[in-house]
Amino acid sequence: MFRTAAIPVLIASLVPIAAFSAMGHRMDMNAMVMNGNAEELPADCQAISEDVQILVRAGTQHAMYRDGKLFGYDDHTWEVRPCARVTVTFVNEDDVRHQWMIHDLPRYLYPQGMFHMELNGRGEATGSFIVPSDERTYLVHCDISQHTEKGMKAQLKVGRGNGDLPNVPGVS
Ligand SMILES: [Cu+2]
Repeated sequence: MFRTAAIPVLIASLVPIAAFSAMGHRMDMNAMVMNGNAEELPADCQAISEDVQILVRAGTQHAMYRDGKLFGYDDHTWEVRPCARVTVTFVNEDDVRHQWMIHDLPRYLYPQGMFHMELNGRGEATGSFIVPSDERTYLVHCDISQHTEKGMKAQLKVGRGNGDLPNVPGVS
C-alpha cells in the first residue's frame, strides 16, 4: 500500500515554495504542516470517535509572566476522546517562529511519532491527526531553542490521560 506522510523532513527546509502534496505535508514560505493524517485510522481504532476542532493562538501575549515565561499558547491542555480526529488551527501572533508539535503518536502512521505545524512569523496553519485509543497524555510544545522552557509547553489528553506533565503553564 502506498504510504502517506513519508516525505523526508529535509524537503521542508530545502524547498520553501508554495506547495501542497497529497502526502500529508503542506508548506509555503511561512507555514508548514508535517505528517498530517485525516484518514488513516490507528490500528487499535475501529472508527473515528469524534471530530475535534482546536484553535491555538501562540505568542508572547499568552505568556504567563512568572518564572521567566516569555512565550505561551492561549491554552495549555486539551482533552479529546480515544480515536478522535483532531484538527488544529494554529495561529502565530508573534513575528518570530513558533511550532505546535505533538510527540509519541504511533510511528507507523507518523514519522518519528510526530505531528507538527510551524509558522515563521505571523500567520496560521491548519492540520489534522488521529489519536490512538490509549488513555494517555501527550506532550505538545514549541521546539525552537528555549521556547519550551519559556512557556510553550502543553499537553493533549486522550480520554482521561495518564497524569499531567511537569512544568505545563497553568497546570503543573
Ligand atoms: Cu516558539
